[in-house]
Amino acid sequence: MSELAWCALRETPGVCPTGQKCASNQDICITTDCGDGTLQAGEVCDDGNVLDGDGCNRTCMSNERCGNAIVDAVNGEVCDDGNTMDLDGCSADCKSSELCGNGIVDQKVGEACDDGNTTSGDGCSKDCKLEISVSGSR
Ligand SMILES: [Ca+2]
Ligand SMILES: [Ca+2]
Ligand SMILES: [Ca+2]
Ligand SMILES: [Ca+2]
Repeated sequence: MSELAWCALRETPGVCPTGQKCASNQDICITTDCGDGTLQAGEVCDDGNVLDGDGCNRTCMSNERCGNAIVDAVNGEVCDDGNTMDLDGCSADCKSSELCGNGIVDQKVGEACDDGNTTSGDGCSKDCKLEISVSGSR
């Protein structure tokens, strides 16, 4: 019987294997206290499930906000340095590492372009400055 079916029969006590219990808002057996809907020590949040993207991640260790020092990929974060400030290697929205070549134009660090590489001669230089093409002249 699948885990889902086990917990769907929640009115029957002990439907999960020994040492496990049903999540409070998801039909799944859980092996830890994360997902039981109660905030225990060590949990940042517990919304009764072990799903990401709903404001409490699957491990109950993140409220999925930028600035909480946890990279919440489900929200598009590529970094999270524990603050929401620019210019420190992680942008204020946690969506850029503020590096040239990461494909994101980080204007705050002086990038005029970012074509996803650090090669010059392709219209965007290796330090992410626009390259003026002098077409037709040599
Ligand atoms: Ca819990
Ligand atoms: Ca959740
Ligand atoms: Ca975060
Ligand atoms: Ca960049």
